[in-house]
Amino acid sequence: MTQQTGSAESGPSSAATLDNLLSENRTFPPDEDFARSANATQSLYDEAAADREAFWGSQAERLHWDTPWTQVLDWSNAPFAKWFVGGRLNVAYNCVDRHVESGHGDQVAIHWEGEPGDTRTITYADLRREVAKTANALTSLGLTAGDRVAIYLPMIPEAVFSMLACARLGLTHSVVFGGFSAEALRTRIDDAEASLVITSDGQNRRGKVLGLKENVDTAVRDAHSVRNVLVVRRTGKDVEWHDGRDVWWHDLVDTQSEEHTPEAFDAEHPLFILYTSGTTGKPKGILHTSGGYLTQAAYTHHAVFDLKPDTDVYWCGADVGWVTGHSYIVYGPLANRATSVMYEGTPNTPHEGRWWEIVQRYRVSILYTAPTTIRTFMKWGSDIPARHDLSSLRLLGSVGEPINPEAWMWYREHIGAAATPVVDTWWQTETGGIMISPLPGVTAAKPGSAMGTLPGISAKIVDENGVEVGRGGGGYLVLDQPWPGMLRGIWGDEQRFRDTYWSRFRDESGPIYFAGDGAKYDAEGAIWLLGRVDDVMNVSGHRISTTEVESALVAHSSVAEAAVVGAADATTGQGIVAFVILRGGGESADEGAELVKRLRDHVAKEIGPIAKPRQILVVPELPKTRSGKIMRRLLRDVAENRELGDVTTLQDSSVMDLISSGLAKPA
Ligand code: 6R9
Repeated sequence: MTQQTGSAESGPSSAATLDNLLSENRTFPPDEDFARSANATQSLYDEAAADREAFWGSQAERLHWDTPWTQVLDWSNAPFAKWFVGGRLNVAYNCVDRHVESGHGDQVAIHWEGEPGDTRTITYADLRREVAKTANALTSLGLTAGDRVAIYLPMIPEAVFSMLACARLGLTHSVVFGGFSAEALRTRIDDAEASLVITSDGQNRRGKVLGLKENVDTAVRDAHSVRNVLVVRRTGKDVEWHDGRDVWWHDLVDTQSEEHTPEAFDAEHPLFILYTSGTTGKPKGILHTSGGYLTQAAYTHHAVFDLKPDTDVYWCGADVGWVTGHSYIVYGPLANRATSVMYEGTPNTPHEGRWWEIVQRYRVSILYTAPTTIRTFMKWGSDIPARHDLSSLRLLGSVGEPINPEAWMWYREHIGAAATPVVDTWWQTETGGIMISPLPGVTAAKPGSAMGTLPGISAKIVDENGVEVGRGGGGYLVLDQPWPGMLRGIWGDEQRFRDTYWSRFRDESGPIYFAGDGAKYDAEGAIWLLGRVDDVMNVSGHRISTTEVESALVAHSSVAEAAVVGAADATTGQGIVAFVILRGGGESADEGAELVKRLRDHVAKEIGPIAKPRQILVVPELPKTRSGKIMRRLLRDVAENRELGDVTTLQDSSVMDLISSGLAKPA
């Protein structure tokens, strides 16, 4: 499918000036040509509205079931759900073997590209062989269904082989970000009592080789559950070796048989645990199971990304250590027989056009990434993507945090040739798959809004008392009906599961899920996510979202990126403190008091004087987790002159030094 240019729908439907960023008035209706061949149709909404469970039952038909289920949903023991009761399936068979059996063995599953420029092309037949060998290797280490395996790998194909081999054997994987510290790894291994860790000798990052195995050595010293460490040779870096415990991947896996018969598991068999990051205290091990999770991953990937398996090339730029990598690099795309791109490295290695080079080389047609990455590209300048042929792109997606209208518009214009649909997808580790998003070809999109729930999903915005707010109103986002990809618990902590998600709100039929996000309906009923509830500031009794102020700042031509926190203030309760990165070139000459004044006035004009930041600090970088979320907690520490809290989940812990030293400069 080609891109639509010059159609009546391709421009903003009303003047581009904004009165208020969260009553954004630009609307992009579905493009007619796109709609004609879109996977999603209005009938999806109608079917789901008529009978939600029957709708999910028909979505589950996307999968191969060895034993059909007898009941779609058992919610009698809420909040513990059972989906597709009695059904049995093998998740890896669904993601790999069945595509080979249906004659698509030669189709590329993964175009993998390493940071140094090495590449690997993996067809579905190759993937079947690699997963079978890996499964045989794990069996030879004595692992049996139900055991936990920690996967601590960079973005290399072995990460996918390992996850699928676990799924094939009914082992529960716990993928831990390659950027996490030895300590973070140890707590996760301990909590899940993993008996195997899969890692590599090192990882490529920004042109350097960083250690990985040494973190495992440190972590495993005190983690008594671990019997073996399986090590992929990726970088050739020297590693310490523990005979009897450590095993090289190439010794063990490469010598295994390529045949392996998958066994069917119950729909509720645990598939993976994924720990949520970025908060203090013990991480939460979010538990997902098999049939419902895979149904939602496959359905949402089909409907939201409009995947056409025979022609599309799909690229999700996340890391497999994040839930987005689980659902939209591994399980959803593979269940749908996608041809995907997988990239090991950072976007500016060896130069800032690396992503666009990859899009051009593989003719990527669907791209899914995070607002923070988009804003980074904005900062580097639109001339960089402009140098590449991006005409293959026909759909763009965003995930991870609220996308400010400026970034949304830039993404569509400079990456999507001012023509592609942009889908802003809201969901969480806990939800397993996308929950709120426009459906391309069906739903109109507004820059910055995730619009509405997907067919089959039910959400509401409620006030403190659990009463739904009206149009124009704001409050807490809740999910008032169970969904197939929902978390089934927090590993080993039933009480925390109930307390965190299910105890705050209930309706006549029982507990409802509290997402922890603030949101509001606009005048037309579209949903705008406002960030975590703890990111909502209270200034002189006015509730102001950090996102709202960030959006206003980023809309100013001098600002590339902004992070806003509420800092304790004796007079106003909280005062707004903004950290801004200026755009390269341009206005840097008047950096300083004059610019800060203009930015404060700009925010006052965009939102109102109440939202005027008390302080604006110009900084060179912002602290982010590996999944690209700004760690406002650390910025609050800076804003309130406190010693920094835990920095172990930061992607790059040196940024806090940069920020602190930058603050010495007048801003
Ligand atoms: C998939 C993922 C979940 C939290 C979530 C919310 C924020 C994610 C968003 C979004 C606004 C979007 N979030 N997508 N906020 N618009 N499109 O990110 O999972 O890492 O668990 O984070 O991320 O605050 O509650 P996870």
